[in-house]
Amino acid sequence: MGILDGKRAVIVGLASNRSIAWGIARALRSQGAELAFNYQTDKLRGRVEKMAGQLESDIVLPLDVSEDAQIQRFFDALAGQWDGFDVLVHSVAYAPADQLAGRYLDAVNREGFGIAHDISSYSLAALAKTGRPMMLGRQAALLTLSYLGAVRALPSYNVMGLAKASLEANVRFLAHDLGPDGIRVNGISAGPIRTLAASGIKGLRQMLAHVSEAAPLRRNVTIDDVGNAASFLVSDLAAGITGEILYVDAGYNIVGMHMPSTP
Ligand code: 0WE
Repeated sequence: MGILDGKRAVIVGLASNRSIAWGIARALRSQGAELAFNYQTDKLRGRVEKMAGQLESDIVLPLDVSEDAQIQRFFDALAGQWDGFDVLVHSVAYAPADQLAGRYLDAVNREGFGIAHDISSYSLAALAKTGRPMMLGRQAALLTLSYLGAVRALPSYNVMGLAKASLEANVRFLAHDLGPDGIRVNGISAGPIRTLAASGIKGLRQMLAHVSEAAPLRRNVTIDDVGNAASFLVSDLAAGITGEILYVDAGYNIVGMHMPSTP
C-alpha cells in the first residue's frame, strides 16, 4: 500500500536516467501512482518511452513547453487516455548556455533573460492554466523544482537565479489562485545534482564537493532524496501544505558559515 495509490501523475521534464524527473517518477510509482510523461523532441522519444515502460506507463506524449499549441495538444491527447489527473510535476528549466558562465552582467542580455523566464517559470503557469480542467474536483497537487540561486547570489547561475525567483513567486501566486479549487502548489529546492542539464556546467564538480563538506549531512543529495520528498508533497499526507518551497539539500541552505575541520 502506497501513499499515492489510485493517483494519476503527469511528469513533465524527463530527459535521462539522471533527471530529477526520473527520481520523482520512480518514487511516485513505488508509492502506487500511475504515470504519464512528455518528451520534448523526437530525439528523446525512444528514451522516454523505454523509461516509462520500466515504470509500467505507456502514456508518452510530445510536449515542448515553449509552445502554447503543444501544451493544448498535450492535454487534449492526455484526455483521450485519462479523464483527469491528480499530480503534475514540472521539472523543466533552460537558459541559453552563454547565460550560465562568467559574470552576471557580462552574460545577461534581453534574449537570455526572456528565454530563461519563459521556459523556467512561465511554463509552470502555462501548464497549470491549460491542465486545470483535468485537475478539478480531485484535490490535485502541482510540484516544481527550484534551486538556492532563487534566494541567494551564486557564481555563474546568473539569470537562472532570477528565473527561479520568478518560479518560486509563481508557486505562491498559483497556490493562492488554485487553493479555492482544492489544488495545492509547492516547490522543492534541491541541492546540486549531476544531471544531464548540469553536466555541461563548469565548476559543478567543485560545487558538489563544497556542498558535501559544508552541508549539515556532509553529503550531496540524490534524485531519490528528491523523489521521496516529492512523493510526500504531492500525497494527501501534505494536504495542509501549499505555496511552500521545501529544501531537499542535505541542510546546506541553513548554514551561515562553514569552517573546515570544526564540528
Ligand atoms: O537549474 C539548474 C540548471 C538548469 C539549466 C542547465 C542548463 C545546461 C545546458 C538551465 N539551462 C541550461 N542550459 C544549457 O544550455 N541547476 C540548479 C544546476 C546548476 O546549473 C548551474 C549551477 C547549478 C547547480 C549553473 C551555474 C552554476 C551552478
